[in-house]
Amino acid sequence: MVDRNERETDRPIPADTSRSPPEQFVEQANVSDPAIYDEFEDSWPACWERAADRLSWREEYDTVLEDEDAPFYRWFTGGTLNASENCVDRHLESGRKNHVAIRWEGKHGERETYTYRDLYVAVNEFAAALRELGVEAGDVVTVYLPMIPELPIAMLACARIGAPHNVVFAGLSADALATRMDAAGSEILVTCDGYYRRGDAFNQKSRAENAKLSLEADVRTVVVDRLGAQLPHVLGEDEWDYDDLREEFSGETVDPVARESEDMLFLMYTSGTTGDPKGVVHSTGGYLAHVAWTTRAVLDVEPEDTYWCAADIGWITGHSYIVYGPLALGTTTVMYEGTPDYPDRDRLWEIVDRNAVDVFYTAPTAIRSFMKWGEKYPDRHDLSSLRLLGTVGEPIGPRPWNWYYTHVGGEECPVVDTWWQTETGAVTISTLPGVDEMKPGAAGPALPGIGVAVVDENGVSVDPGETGYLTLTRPWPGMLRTLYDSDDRFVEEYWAQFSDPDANEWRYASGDTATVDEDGYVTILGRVDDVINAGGGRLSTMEIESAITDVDGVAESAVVGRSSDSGDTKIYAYVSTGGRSEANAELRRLILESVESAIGPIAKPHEIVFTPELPKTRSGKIMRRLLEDIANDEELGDTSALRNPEIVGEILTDRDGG
Ligand code: 6R9
Repeated sequence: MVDRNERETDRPIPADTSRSPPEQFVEQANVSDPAIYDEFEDSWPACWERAADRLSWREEYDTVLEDEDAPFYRWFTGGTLNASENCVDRHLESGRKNHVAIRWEGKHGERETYTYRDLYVAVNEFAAALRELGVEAGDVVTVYLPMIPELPIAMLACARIGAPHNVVFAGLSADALATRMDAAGSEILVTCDGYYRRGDAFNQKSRAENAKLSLEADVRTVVVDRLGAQLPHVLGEDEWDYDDLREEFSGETVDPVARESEDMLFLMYTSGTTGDPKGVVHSTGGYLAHVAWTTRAVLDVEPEDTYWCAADIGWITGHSYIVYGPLALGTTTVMYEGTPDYPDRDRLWEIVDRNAVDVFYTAPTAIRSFMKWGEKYPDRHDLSSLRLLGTVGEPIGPRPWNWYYTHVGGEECPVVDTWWQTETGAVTISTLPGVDEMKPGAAGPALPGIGVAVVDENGVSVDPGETGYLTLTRPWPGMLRTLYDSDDRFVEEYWAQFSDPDANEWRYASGDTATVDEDGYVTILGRVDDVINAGGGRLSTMEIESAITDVDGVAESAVVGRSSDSGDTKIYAYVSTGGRSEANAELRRLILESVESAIGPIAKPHEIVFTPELPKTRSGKIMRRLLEDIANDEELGDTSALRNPEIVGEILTDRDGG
């Protein structure tokens, strides 16, 4: 019997809907031998040498994995390398200097092309400039730039001199920037005058200035001139123009600093269960090996390809699969500044067509919009250059999956549904496109070398089809090494729940729930913590709530995600005003304003429900599950634990337009 309330993704995928990889794809695939799974298994962890050996090492590593100090694992120790050298210099040496590294598509149709030689020049000059500004190996450089070529250039320049970068998504607010710079102890910032946002020239520099006001450190700032006369700006004290610096250091080269494999390549702040964002620390050797290997094995990218990951570099997907993965392989990576619907809803397909893109990687939320807009948009263009499609970031249901497969891929491209996280650094669960059957809706099995288990709260594997917690049972090269400045929190957040330290058994808790089928295919259901995946990023409900409660007149708030009809997650805020329940237009406006200024426009609630009180347990905990059910129009579970059950009726009336 099928339970009416079962979610679409809960259902096992009937076997007859699975698809085999297209034959012509398999023939040319980078990986097409199923033996790879056993080979990795039989030689674990040495199997990961295959990934590391795709990199250029200054000094060869002597140990693949050191696990003495688990869960502080160390990969490829003894080895030294430089990420910028791996992503740029070595392609010059191998005769690919005139090969296009970055093809940039601006919002208004502007185009720029950087060959590997151009990239080399830009990265060197900017690295020289950063040095001159006093940046030394180990100093954290914050980069607050939109999708312009100077963003990857700045990242690679940092990597060149051994300064970890801390990229903050350009759409985040001044407060968010300040928090992240402060937490990282970062005293140097690379930003720009402004950028186009919904047609307007948005002033990024003034936002950066606001952030700096709340920082104690004197922050040296480099400003990229993106908008020119559109948005004139003046440089203040301790501020330098990017182009002037490039000119000043024109033609200079900087030797890439040899970094230990375990040295930090970058920091990326991401939302967690509790208020403060977590500074996820990524290493140089393991991270780069893992992203390069998966770009090749999962996304099937080849050096001759034009490859496009339509994400933002401000999030992990862009770090790993717009910048480091494709550039490590020496391929052409497309970077797009605009949105999918400007000037029209066929913009992405126009870019695929004109650039003859071979591999395209995007998120389910985008695919659901394409589906809603209809196939006439992809149909306007020749998409036959495409060989493989990828998706990442959220569960993709069978319907959007099939739409993508049919209308974008012409039923000739495998679709890889790749599961991973800021913390995993690179893909950990996916089909291998030249090897495995695809099951629309299920991400796939653990990649070779990766260990996955879906477990109950005691850490015991659940039966196929049963819901449990998604855990990783073995370390992997791209894994986060710690949380910046908080080793304890690292252990607490990711390892404490399912590990047995006394037995030295460590298991990584992903924070996702999932099911696994008889073939080992994992279907992701959602997150267990208070994190909402919305607008392409990861938002903490706590952060949004604290911005809401900052508003005068708000007593308390609880924020939950609502899966909308289109499958996107909408942000749903319950706000208690301490007595009155009437919706208050002014309060609503202030709340939206406060969230926008604390976090950014992507965190603004789509719905605000005012209520005299929030439903609470007798111990005073807000019943989030209940609020989530209400937001999602689901049948309400047991409310007997509530101290104030009558409030549920009030909220329901309110929600239903009472
Ligand atoms: C890469 C990235 C991580 C969270 C993760 C999960 C969700 C990512 C997914 C997926 C279902 C997939 N997620 N890929 N859910 N299917 N293929 O998105 O990193 O921003 O840290 O988000 O995204 O919930 O835990 P990040």
